[in-house]
Amino acid sequence: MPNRRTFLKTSLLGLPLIASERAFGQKPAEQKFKRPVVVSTWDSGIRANAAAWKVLENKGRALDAVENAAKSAEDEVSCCVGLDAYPDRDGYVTLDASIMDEKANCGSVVFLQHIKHPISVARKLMETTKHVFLAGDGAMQFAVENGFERMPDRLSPDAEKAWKEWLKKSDYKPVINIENRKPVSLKSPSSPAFFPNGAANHDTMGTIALDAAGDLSGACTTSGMAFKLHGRVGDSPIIGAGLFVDNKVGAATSSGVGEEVIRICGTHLIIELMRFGYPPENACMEAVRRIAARDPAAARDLQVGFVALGKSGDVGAYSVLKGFTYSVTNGEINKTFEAKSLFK
Ligand code: SD4
Repeated sequence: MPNRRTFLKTSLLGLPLIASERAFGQKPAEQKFKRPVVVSTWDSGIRANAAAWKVLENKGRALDAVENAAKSAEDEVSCCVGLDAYPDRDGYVTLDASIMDEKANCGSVVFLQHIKHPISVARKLMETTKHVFLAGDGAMQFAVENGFERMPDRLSPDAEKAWKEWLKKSDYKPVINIENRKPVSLKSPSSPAFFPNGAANHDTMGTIALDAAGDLSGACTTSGMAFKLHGRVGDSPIIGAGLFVDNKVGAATSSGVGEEVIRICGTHLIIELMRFGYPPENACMEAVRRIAARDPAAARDLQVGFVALGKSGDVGAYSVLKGFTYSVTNGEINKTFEAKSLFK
């Protein structure tokens, strides 16, 4: 019979090892990067990372770095984040964003229209009020009161073309864009390309960073799923779903079908697993497995990718389907990696 002391020793100290071995039976890919380091979702994360790096290389704060990364994505015409992104089914571009710092301060805006940099509105909310979430008209009012310009109603030419094409059938099946795959159709990922120009390859930028001082922060910005219901909100602005940071443990973010991420509190789950010793890749894999376990058949036709960064610069990712990529930048590397996936 174990006495209390040996029981505690095995149950607490032994947990990380047992947990990670039992869950995976495979060694995670070891990726460890010197700090400061920044990690963003997707290939286009390289460009977001460049914006973050300008802060990090000068020993700046991770919070400023991740905000810069998100802003650069929101600015980019070819990136389906921000006001140039694809609209909802009624033709409105509605944006979600969240930000979280090393002290667990956080701010989110959801269903925000006409504002170029939702991420900065989220940060303003975090830093100047006691609130965490603002939605819709209230978020826009807050933004304008705080000096953000209300931009005119318009769709980018690409977005307008895609939306008009979609309107021909108006088949309600919100599209999740999957980078590194052929543009997807509304019917099935293997049928002819839906996106007329093929340019849309994702609509979320998640960035997590560890600065020179060893502090973590994260930001996530998105236009959500193309042709979603008016008012639909995904995982990206929900703290613990699309973004979570715990400065003692790590930071995680996600991209893909937000509803699936919300159901499992994806990034919070990952950070909790890491707290108990899971390496980042294994923690991301466990989150993916939980999504797939709910409806294994449906999981073969949906994409969710997670990426996590540990306090010591360890990085890992995992996705439901093949094709989720993440980009890592520090003083030694500037590279995109493909995550392992549950299904090929
Ligand atoms: C959402 N997770 O709104 C976002 C969409 C996304 O690449 O990540 N697209 O559900």
